[in-house]
Amino acid sequence: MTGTRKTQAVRLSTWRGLPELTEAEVRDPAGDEVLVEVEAVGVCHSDLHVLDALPGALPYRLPFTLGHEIAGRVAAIGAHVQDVTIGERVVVYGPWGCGQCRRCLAGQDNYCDHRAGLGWSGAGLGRDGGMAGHVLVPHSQYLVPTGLDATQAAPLTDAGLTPYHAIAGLGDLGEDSAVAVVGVGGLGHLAVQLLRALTPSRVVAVDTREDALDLARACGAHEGVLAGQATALREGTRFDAVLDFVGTDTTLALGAATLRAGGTLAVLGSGGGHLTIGKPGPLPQGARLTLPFWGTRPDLHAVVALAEAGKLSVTTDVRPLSDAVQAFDDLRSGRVLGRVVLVPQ
Ligand code: FEH
Ligand code: ZN
Ligand code: ZN
Repeated sequence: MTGTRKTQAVRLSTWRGLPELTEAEVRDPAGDEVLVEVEAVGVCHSDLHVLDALPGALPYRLPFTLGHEIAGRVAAIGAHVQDVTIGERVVVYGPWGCGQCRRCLAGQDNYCDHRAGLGWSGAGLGRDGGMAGHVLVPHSQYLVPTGLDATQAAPLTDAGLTPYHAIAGLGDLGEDSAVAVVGVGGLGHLAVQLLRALTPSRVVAVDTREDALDLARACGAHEGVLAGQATALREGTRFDAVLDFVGTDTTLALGAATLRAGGTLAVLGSGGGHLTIGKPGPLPQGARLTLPFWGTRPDLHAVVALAEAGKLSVTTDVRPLSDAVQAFDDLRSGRVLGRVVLVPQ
């Protein structure tokens, strides 16, 4: 018989309501489960999409604890767990799946074949997540040990993993290639670093804010272009890939208009934009369109290894967990540079 323990948690209880820092019960682990004491949890635009969702828009059941970008220490393990050690620091792979389908068995839980029937997308997305003192992780396979500082490690599980997975899907980019990073936020600034670490490409960052472009240059971007001046891009460079971390009508149109023939437009931002595909249409001949979602478990191991090798450095804005509602507001208002990381007190 497993017991429970109380934990502080930022929970959503009403659709379109404000999340609240409250006390929640978290069950002790059984079987393959692992209880993680949270040390750091990132704040993501996708959290805002959850907070803004109308009743019925998401298949999630309320209430649940938010937070899908988690690092902490193993606090307790279920009887079947043998591959993690109490007290070791881990990051949590967030897109939990059914655990039985061919995608999940292959470590591609982000593309679980049974996702539509699960009623949740993963930690903090319909299941209790890591904006809490503790989080119950369904299986130790979702944990990656790390020696990194927790506030550096947590963002790797989404802000690092998602662009890594998108870049891995681009295939080989030639020495003369160029890639645009549209939107230099939590994911975008790590995308710049990943592109510089993994490809020979010229990296051009596009954003509406000068401070974000300064961050992109500091992360290794060869050029930073203010979105308002992006028309210059239309006459200039043609990109072998455009990573759109915004996903609005404007950025999708810009990506399509600046893509090289045979190039890839990867849409990662959920900005609600649309692009009409046709022949003729806005995309060049041979264009590929991808909609990457998060990443695989092997991808997360690779991202952690890159960070531990000094190839990734997260620009963080570290705040107490109790600051969560303000952090959501700051993210929504564009007042965040890099990634907000919350720390339970
Ligand atoms: C999570 C849930 C739904 C859409 C997108 C996301 C991303 O934040 C995960 O990378
Ligand atoms: Zn996210
Ligand atoms: Zn599955």
